Amino acid sequence: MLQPDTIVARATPPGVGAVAVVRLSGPDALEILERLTDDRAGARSFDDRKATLCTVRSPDTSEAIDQCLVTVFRGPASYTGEDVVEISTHGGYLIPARVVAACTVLGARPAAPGEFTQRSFLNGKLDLTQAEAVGELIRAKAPRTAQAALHQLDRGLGQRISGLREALVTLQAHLVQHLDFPEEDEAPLSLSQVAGEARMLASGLTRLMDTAPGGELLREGALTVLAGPPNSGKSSLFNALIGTDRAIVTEEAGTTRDALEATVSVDGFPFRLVDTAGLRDDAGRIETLGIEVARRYLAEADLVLFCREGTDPLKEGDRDFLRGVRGPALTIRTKADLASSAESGEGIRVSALTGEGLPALRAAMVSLVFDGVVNHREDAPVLTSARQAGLLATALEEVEGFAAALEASVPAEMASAHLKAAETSLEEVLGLITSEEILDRVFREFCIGK
Ligand SMILES: Nc1nc2c(ncn2[C@@H]2O[C@H](COP(=O)(O)OP(=O)(O)OP(=O)(O)O)[C@@H](O)[C@H]2O)c(=O)[nH]1
Ligand SMILES: [Mg+2]
Repeated sequence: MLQPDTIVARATPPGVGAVAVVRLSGPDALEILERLTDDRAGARSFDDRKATLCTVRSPDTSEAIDQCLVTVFRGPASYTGEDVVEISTHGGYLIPARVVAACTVLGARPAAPGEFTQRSFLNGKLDLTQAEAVGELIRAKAPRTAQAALHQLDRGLGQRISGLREALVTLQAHLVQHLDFPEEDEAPLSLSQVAGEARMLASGLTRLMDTAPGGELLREGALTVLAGPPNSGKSSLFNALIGTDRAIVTEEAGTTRDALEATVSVDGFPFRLVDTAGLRDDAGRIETLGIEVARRYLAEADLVLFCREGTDPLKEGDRDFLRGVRGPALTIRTKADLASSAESGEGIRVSALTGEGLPALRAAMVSLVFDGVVNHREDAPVLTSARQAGLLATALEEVEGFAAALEASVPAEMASAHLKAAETSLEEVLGLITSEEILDRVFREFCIGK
């Protein structure tokens, strides 16, 4: 492998803030630090993992750029496994950019998205599921999403997959014994026992596969569409659920004409709320376009919040609508604070104005979408990426193919190819086998500086 170069990036997002962090990693990180600072003793005297206050200077003019707190993490005990330097500068637009520029003048290369984490993976600090977890943790918008990512970063998923891989290796060993002892009664396990073991392994893989839909919901948020007649209070409820006035609310029917989307945490779970144009037949041209958009969202929805004003009874058309939606739907009686809003009528009574009924609505949303899909035990591993789910599905298919082949009396040597293929898939999940292309796909979704 080529000797890696030294990379630099700001690790904090651009913008005004108290502090920004510029991160360097690679063989020249310490030397670059030495030349940036006026530390007379030389950078190599920086204590490991101890913040040191020093002035960072322009390598061209020696002009002071900032007073910074510098921390050195000598490899291999660092995030990337290489020598890492973190320079905490004052925040804002100018200073961090100047420090990064100074590092590039001294030979560092601007890092690609996720390149620090990629190096960490390549140096064996993280398996690929852990590297993915870093990205998920940063993107998480709801506590439960973050919790699943953190558990994965803690190798929860990696360990489970390693366990399945070990079972697969044992299974292969049992099969080899068979090939070595062709006499049926000399091998420790009969072929039908080996097939039984394969079925057990398949059910372990299935259990993990079953977490994929929940993982996807946690990652993407449950697509939740507010629908119902014009003026039924959809936008008001949208605003109440996200906690700010984003959607325009008026007493005029047909106010919302375009879909408006926001991701919110509802009792810790992520929901992608979409406010839509009220559905009606006699709408004007722009409103009709909005209604089209609403129908497209409805076709994809994981949950529909169907809003009906207080006393309005559900009409036959409403029932048709509700029967036609893909996922579960909750009927909501809006404007519960109005005197006209009777206790009667089906659905959850909610007032966007007073907040009445919102806790009950939130609880119902979570249980309708996540109950039975996400294990409420917080330490259970969950598949969180399409990459993982695809590879696990292949492994499962191969192990099942193996068991079926043995049961159909296919010669064991031939059947064993299935197990080899399953092993390859599990190794790819962990990143024990990778290609440039896989790594590019995983890491290009990261932010720069991570
Ligand atoms: N008293 C009371 N009024 C409400 C409540 N929710 C909405 N309204 C009023 O009902 C009217 C319509 O509210 P919107 O939230 O714009 O209704 P909408 O369903 O988004 O309407 P369109 O976008 O036109 O389809 C406004 O005048 C709101 O102030 C509520 O909980 N209580
Ligand atoms: Mg509206």
